[in-house]
Formats: sequence, C-alpha cells, structure tokens
Amino acid sequence: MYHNKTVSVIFPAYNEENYIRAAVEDFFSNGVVDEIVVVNNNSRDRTEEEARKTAARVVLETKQGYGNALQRGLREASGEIIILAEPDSTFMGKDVLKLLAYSDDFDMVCGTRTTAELIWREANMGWFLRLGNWIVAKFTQFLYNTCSLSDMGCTMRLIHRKALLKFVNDLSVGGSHFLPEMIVLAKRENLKVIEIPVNYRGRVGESKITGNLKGTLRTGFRMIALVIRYKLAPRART
Ligand SMILES: Nc1nc2c(ncn2[C@@H]2O[C@H](COP(=O)(O)OP(=O)(O)OP(=O)(O)O)[C@@H](O)[C@H]2O)c(=O)[nH]1
Ligand SMILES: [Mg+2]
Repeated sequence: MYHNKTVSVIFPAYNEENYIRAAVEDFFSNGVVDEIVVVNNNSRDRTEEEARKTAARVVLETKQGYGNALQRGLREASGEIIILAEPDSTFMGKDVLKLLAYSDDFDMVCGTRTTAELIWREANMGWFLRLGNWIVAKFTQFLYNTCSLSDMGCTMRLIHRKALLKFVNDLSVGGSHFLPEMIVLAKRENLKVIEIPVNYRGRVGESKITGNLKGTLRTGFRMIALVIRYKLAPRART
C-alpha cells in the first residue's frame, strides 16, 4: 500500500527461469507492493514453475509478444497503482519507491535509463541503444509536446488505474514497440506524465529485444512509425 492505495507490479516473462523468483522477492521486499502479476508468455523453460514457488499471481498469455504480455498484465492487475517492470534483474525493487514518490502529482511516471550514475557497469546500454532510445523519445516529445522524454525503451513505469482505464481498450501493439503507445494515448487523454531516473543493471538470462543490433533497429523503426501513424490518424474518441 502506498498512501492508502494498493500497488501492483507486472512482470512480462518469456523464458526468465533464472531470475523470476529473485525478482518477485526483490519487488516484494520494498514493503509497499501488494500484488505481483507474472505474465508467462509461452515460456519454454521453467519460468512458470519458478514463479509458482513465490507469492506472485501467475497468468498465461498465449499471444506471443512483449506488448501482448504487458497488455494482459495491465488488464489482470488489481491495484489502484500499477507498475510495469521486468523480471530479468535489470530493474530494482527499491526504485518502485522513486516512482511512487511522483505518483501523488502525476498520472503516469516513466523511468529513464539515461543517468550515467545509475547505469551499472554490466548493463546492456551501449551508445547505440542509448542514442536510439533518445532519438525516438525526443521525436515523440516534439511531435506531441510532452514532458521531457529521454528513453523510449524503459519498461519500468507507473500508471494510476483510473488513468489507465481511459485508454486501456485502445492499446493495440503486441510487439516490442509497445511502450510509446502508452505515452501517446496518455497525452491524448491529457494525462500528466513525468519521466524520472531509475537504476539499470545487467541482465540475468538471454536478451530477447535489444540484445542485438537488428532487434534494436527494428524496434526503433517500429516505434517511430507508430508515433507518426498516431499523429496522422488519431483514432476517433468514443
Ligand atoms: N522479446 C520478448 N520479450 C517478452 C516476450 N514476452 C514477454 N517478454 C518479456 O519482456 C521483457 C523484455 O525483454 P528483454 O529480453 O529483457 O529485452 P530488453 O529489456 O530490451 O533487453 P535486455 O534486458 O538487455 O535483454 C522481458 O521481461 C521478457 O521476458 C516476447 O514475446 N518477446
Ligand atoms: Mg530486459
């Protein structure tokens, strides 16, 4: 609980057997998280079994994809405050408290992994990935006149359930370019969004999106195409 609001954490998980248990323990250990939803996305390893050894709620999402897994988590989570993260050791449970500190004043609090002091030596955050995330973020910022954005690839973020309900049915991206859609839709609903620094550590287990140049480029171009598409044809409000 945080300020009398229940807090849920969502972990999208595709073959994360090596760290899923430790991640659940870490994110519960900050003392404010009420619920962790592990979205098992057709893992072929022991992710499901490992997750079931913890106090997390485990759901299976059969539609493959980072965005599909996160969308399922957003619909499953019961908390008044919902936090997205990853169970691969890159994000730290204690940083939930940083996001929460801003949740009194903002509808959505996005993490950024661009603060040198918080990027751990072993983290996968080379100059190319950093530059790519920054370019997509700045492009989105100027196209939509958002708050300062510097990292479009950071899963760790918070949203109030009340704010999420305004656009959850419009979420459509099932793939790895899911994150900017949340920001564009939040902006369309005039929600208050801020970006704040979070820790970024090295990964345990195999990287699936930004582990290689091809995957990084593909995700970046899809993100840019998405924000342009929304700008040219914002879907009619119902
Ligand atoms: N790529 C991918 N990730 C998925 C899928 N379903 C769930 N995930 C989870 O989404 C998160 C992001 O994938 P990662 O492989 O960590 O990609 P990344 O964060 O860009 O890069 P690294 O952390 O450096 O590997 C992880 O928690 C995955 O387990 C899926 O179908 N594809
Ligand atoms: Mg990751």
